[in-house]
Amino acid sequence: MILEDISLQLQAGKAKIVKELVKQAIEEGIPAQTILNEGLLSGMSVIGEKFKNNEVFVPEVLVSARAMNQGAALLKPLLAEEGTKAAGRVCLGTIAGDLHDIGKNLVRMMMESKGLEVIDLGTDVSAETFIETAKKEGCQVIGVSALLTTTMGAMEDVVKAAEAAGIRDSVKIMVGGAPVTEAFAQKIGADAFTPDAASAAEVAVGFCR
Ligand code: B1M
Repeated sequence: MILEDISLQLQAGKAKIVKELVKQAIEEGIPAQTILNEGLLSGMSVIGEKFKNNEVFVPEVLVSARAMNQGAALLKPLLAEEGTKAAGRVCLGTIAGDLHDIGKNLVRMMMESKGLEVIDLGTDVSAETFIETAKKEGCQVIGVSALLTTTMGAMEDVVKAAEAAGIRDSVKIMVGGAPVTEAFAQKIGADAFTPDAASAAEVAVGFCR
């Protein structure tokens, strides 16, 4: 019931209420992962469908996105407790031209919950910035997110830029985001595609061993 309320209030963009409900769900002992999946993400996927069907528009999606991010922030320390620890450094961002960051933020949260250090480059990140950061900060992994079919192609630039910079053998490139597939990842020469944030974190931990 409370998970459904979280989903509904997220759809209504009520960030403050979402935060209160998430706190309450935590107090009731519901696992953080369940609150995330069955409350917050379930609400976001309803908004996604409505956005697709032109039933809601950018402003509504933005307030739901804010509610999503604020609710997820409360879960972060708990996901960290549930996770196992690892060491490694990842630079993460959403590809050039793309402003979607909810999925990328979740990936960061799950990676950090596994003990990885994440350098979050934000959104609209160029291939050059990924490579320069990975070199400067000694990252073992570059994580690239894309939500648009029009921007996912630019993920290949990251792979090519890593080759050109001579770091391709020392860094693993992971890709993900709703339109990205395993076949696409192979085609562009990425090292891994993962469909969700939890598996992205697990694979990144493996790459950092
Ligand atoms: Co946009 N948008 N949007 N949008 N938006 C989509 C993606 C879209 C599918 C909606 C639709 O029409 N059906 C569509 C893309 C269509 C396409 O390309 N085929 C779309 C469009 C068209 C647009 C605009 C062009 C709309 C416009 O202006 N006309 C515009 C583009 C702006 C730009 O980026 N340049 C736009 C804008 C926006 C908002 C700003 C309003 C907002 C973003 C707010 C924000 O992110 N701060 C927004 C949103 C929220 C969405 C939807 C509704 C939700 C996306 C989301 O956050 N999902 C989305 C519809 C949908 O997806 N159903 C849509 C929840 C999130 C947790 O999932 O990001 O997939 P996701 O992340 C998942 C996995 O993919 C994975 O982990 C997460 C789950 O665990 N994952 C990774 C993600 N990154 C990963 C990286 C990894 C591994 C896994 O390794 C590194």
